[in-house]
Amino acid sequence: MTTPPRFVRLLLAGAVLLLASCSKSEAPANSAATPAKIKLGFLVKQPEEPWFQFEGKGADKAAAQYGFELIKQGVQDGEKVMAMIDNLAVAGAQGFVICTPDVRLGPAIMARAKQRNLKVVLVDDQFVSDGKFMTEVPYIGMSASRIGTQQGQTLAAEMKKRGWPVAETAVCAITFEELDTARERTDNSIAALKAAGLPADRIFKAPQKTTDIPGSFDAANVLLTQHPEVKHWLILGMNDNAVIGAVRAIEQRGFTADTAIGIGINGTDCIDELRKAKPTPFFGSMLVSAPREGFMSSEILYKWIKDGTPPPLDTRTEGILITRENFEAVLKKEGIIE
Ligand code: FCA
Repeated sequence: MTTPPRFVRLLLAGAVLLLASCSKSEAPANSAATPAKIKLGFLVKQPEEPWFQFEGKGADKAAAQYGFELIKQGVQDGEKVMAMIDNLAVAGAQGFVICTPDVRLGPAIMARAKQRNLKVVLVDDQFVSDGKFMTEVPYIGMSASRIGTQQGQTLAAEMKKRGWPVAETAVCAITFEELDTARERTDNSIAALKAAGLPADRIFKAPQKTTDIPGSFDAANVLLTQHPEVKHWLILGMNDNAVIGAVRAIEQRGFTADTAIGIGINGTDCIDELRKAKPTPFFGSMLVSAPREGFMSSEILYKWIKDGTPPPLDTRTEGILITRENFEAVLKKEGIIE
């Protein structure tokens, strides 16, 4: 084999050096690259409900503060939840916060999340397995029993303030008992009304088929048709929409703020209602801070992933009464309105 001319040898040597330096320069560039951002999912059952939108805003705030990426998505049924868990894994997420469309999906969601190596934090609705809460999954939600009690006590106090005779008054309790947090709220509200002197036979449950305004409107209509004799109604339900639907139904039968009152829960879904120029029977709501729940749930998940900090397993938040008198000031203070 003949030796290649000198200039070819030089050219070859140069090429080898160039290649070496290229691959060398790639290695440090790679290791010096900033580590990929932590990615978290934020999945909610009813993205159209203001409650969940405010919760999402709180989660956005945590993402901005800690510098993680948040993937927000509505998951209205089990199929969507499962598909989203797979999508999150493919997108490189390490975990997700969820308010599930059905609490009984808990075991299936946990199995899929484990398969995909994703951590899970629950917000609002706690998973249930074989009729028992899955207390091993970190959960942040409202103190349903205390908030329900406050709702019932306030309704009873307002009834007394107005001098409505018990014999002419009845309770319309819009219920959704298949959801534990909802049942806990309405059960405790009813218990508080009984403790305040409302007889059991004046308290009527109206089960809603869907947890939206049309669902509670229909439920209330059935009850109102059965009880035309009632002169004053006290309305309770698991959230603002449950009460707003019943208020619309009752207004159609001629009731006004002078003859009926309702108190919701959430405080986020009744802003337009409380802003109406003329008071409606919707008297007020037990406000719980949705932004704070969104912030806290994504914060504990982030810290769990980033630093391995074990998240608290059960965190409950309290409620405060908002009415037409104080809602603007309170909602401003909570960062819900500007
Ligand atoms: C449930 C209800 C929501 C809100 C939340 C805290 O998920 O559906 O409206 O009250 O609990």
